[in-house]
Amino acid sequence: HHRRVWWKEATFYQIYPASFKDSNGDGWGDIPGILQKIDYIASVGVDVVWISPMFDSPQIDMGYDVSDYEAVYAPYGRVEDVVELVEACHKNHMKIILDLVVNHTSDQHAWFKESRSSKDNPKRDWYFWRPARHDEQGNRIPPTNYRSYFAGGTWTWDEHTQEYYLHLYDKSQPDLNWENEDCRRAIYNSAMRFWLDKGIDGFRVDTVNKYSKVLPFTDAPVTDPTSDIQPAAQMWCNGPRIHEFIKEMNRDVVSQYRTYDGQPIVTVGELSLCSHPESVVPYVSALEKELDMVFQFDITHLGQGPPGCNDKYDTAEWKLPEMKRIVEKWQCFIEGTDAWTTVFNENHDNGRSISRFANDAPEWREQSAKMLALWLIGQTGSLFLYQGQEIGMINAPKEWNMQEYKDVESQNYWAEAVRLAENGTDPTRKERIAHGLQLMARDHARLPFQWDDNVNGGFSTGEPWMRVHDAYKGVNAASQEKDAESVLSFYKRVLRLRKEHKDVFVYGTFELLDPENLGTFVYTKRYQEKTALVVLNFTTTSQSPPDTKDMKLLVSSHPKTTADILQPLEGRIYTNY
Ligand code: TEU
Repeated sequence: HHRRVWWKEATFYQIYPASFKDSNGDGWGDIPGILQKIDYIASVGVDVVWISPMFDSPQIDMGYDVSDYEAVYAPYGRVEDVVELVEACHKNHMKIILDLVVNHTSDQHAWFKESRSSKDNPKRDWYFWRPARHDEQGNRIPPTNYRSYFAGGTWTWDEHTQEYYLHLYDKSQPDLNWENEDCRRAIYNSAMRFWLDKGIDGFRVDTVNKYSKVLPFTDAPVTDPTSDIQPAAQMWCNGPRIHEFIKEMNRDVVSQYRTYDGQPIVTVGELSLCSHPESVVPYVSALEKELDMVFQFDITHLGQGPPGCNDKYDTAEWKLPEMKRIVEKWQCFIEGTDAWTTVFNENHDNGRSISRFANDAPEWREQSAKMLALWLIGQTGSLFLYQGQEIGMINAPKEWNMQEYKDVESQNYWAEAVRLAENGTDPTRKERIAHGLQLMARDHARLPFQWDDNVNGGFSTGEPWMRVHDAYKGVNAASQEKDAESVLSFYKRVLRLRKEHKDVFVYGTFELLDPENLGTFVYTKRYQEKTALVVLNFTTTSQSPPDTKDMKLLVSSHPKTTADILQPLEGRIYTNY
């Protein structure tokens, strides 16, 4: 059995500061805005608030390009506002974690400015600088053929010192060189201790398995002969020194701190290209002293090509059995180990779950939201919700023009699609990528939160940095707070149920039933004598439910349930106790 720890039972709530609540009418959400909504957040039943990057940044990648770890992006507020937020969370019996973005900095960070200034600058080696190669015609070409996550290559030429620097993401996000010990010490002091000393309770650790690159850099195998850049994630994910680095971070920093109420602090890492349980366990086994848990992205990759590959937004069909096998895998991999896992289906990097996994048509939106809520709350692991999920927010309307998409990744993929379509390399690419972005762009999660039916959904009195969803009059927190049947009320209720039945839901063992059924997702959770049965209809037609005799209905997403018919998009949970 798994040892009980506070963060295993916690419900985490991710806040994207730009899009949560604007307090001063400049069109950007801000920290004082979060403070205004602290009662709302607590009322949902949240235990831990996770704030996406609010550090100073030129915002090329929405704050995942940090120019100063020890300062706050001015439109979001000041360091003192964050300190006030930390205190407000604690006063409301919630903990608070920040994003730790230390695979790279912004090119506007003082460290990079120094590094770039000369080849013998003491910080030169804090980033990856490499000389050019030359092709047969003598043209300058980058040190390797790697494709970056945001389209384009991973190497950018710097005129000043006549070398290339490495960036796995945008060219404004140079990768830090973790091989350099001074660099690691600076990261620990500036990005970690500075905020831990201000009382935060942990970190969500961005791109946690990319700090150790495979060195020396060599070309990735050619998998796309039409292109001179190739997917190459294996050259930087789970590299040779990664466990050593994470252990050091834990030993020297994380383990030296406690939460405001004297518990161990929490870390949740973002893991990519790690789909074998045996390779995930070392990151999250308690004995290894690295991370408490990680996000594993098989679910959000359903229907898309691998990230860092030019077909990420080429949609692929997927069927329910595939999803069930993924859930089974990440529910079961911790059994018999001292490791832990996470449960989530949304974050700021993905389309909304209703639009991706259920049905976002107006007549099905609420049912979809509630069914997916039950899908989540029955699962073992720490639960992560993303802002707006609790009111059933959905993707931007398909009619929106590509200009409404602000994300650097969306814009780069779109520009690439236009280019490859127009030069004849891939004539149908524009249509395909437009479709993929309508479903899966990171922008969908970044639309302003819909608070009420006032102008801009109550998000801002000014011009919002990103367009507000047209549906805000019908889908907003204020109206749902007054409605006992709303998605919000349902979430509050089932989050309480998850706590009351935590033996089975949070800590129980998972078993998938009827794996090949294309319409229903049915699983049991067991803890000693207690059993719960979770029954979910993922289709918009009626389905036949499994045998539930000798079990009691604990909750259904529909007001009226009948034993012999599972209604469209209905979810139910039964217990034997
Ligand atoms: O994402 C890193 C990551 O692993 C990518 O796969 C991510 O899913 C992205 O959508 C690429 O397609 C983190 C952040 O969550 C993301 O917002 C940042 O853009 C990225 O790091 C760079 O800091």
